[in-house]
Amino acid sequence: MKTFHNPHHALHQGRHEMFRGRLVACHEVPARLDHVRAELQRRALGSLHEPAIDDAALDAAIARVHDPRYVAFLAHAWDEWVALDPSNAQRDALPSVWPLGNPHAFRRDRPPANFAARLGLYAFDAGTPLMAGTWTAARSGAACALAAARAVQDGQRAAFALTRPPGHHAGPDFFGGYCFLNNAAIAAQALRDAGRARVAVLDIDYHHGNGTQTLFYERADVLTVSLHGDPQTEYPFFLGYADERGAGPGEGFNLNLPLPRGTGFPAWRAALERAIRAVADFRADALVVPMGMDTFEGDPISGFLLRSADYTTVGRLLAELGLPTVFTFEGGYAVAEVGINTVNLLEGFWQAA
Ligand code: 6XA
Ligand code: ZN
Repeated sequence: MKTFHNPHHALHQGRHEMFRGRLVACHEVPARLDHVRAELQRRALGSLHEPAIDDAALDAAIARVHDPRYVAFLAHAWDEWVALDPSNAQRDALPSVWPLGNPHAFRRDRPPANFAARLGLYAFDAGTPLMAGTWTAARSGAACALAAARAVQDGQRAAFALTRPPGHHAGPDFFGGYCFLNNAAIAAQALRDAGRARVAVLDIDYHHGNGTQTLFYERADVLTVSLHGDPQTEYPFFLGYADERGAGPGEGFNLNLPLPRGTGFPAWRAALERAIRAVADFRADALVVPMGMDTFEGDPISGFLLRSADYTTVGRLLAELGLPTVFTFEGGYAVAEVGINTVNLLEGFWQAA
């Protein structure tokens, strides 16, 4: 199995995120990725690569998923933040004002010149700081996803995009939940473009993959399945219910399996098996797994109770689908254990593949 790791990930290193009325230290830290990489090397699982993707191919793959105005916004966001006030160079950019959806309340068709206001057009939370290196890191992360999709397309049974920032909350023109570019969606779309007729995305992060759902909601060629904390109580709150089944031609091609906070492995596994049956019934030609490790019992911001050994079983169950599989690294904030848990899953997969 090939792992593509992001050599620029540490350029994205937020200071603070807004949480329930106060600024707290960011949970999504560079050490997460370093632990996974060290554990992959310690157990000698597969090979580590930097993504070798030329700029034009990467831009094209990103443009298949994200709106050009949003991409331009991200590419220039830091410069505009600093232009607003030179002392902003010492601070991360975080939004604090948003135009809500009611069409008679706020105009979304007149982007303000003020950049602090314009941030609110694209962000859906104040927990996703943007800084000088964010765009480079996010772009290089997308390159990992594209390289992993290509490796699978070239005949590898599985490949792992080991990157941060994560991606599954990012939509066509929005960021949030620590995500800017949707790495899993970029991989899924690249597999479609390479000729795989039906691609399934099975999101096992604790949080609903709202960005991925939005991106493919009206499509029948990409099945999106997510098991996650019930949005009634869990982030991202405003999407992820079981009655969201897809729309138009995509009707029936989105499956949400929300589970209550406190869910342990037996019930979580039953939901995973249901998700896996949906992927098999769809007759997918390839699988993308947004792989969040925040289902772990020791995760500081989540509420499921999976244990380290359970991840080996998860990997085995996923492998039994028999599909070419791209994994993308998403959440998981129990930093000391994230390497062991991630590699347990990949090893479980590999042993059963
Ligand atoms: C916001 C919580 C963001 C969750 C990010 C995540 N305070 N998504 O892990 O999968
Ligand atoms: Zn998560």
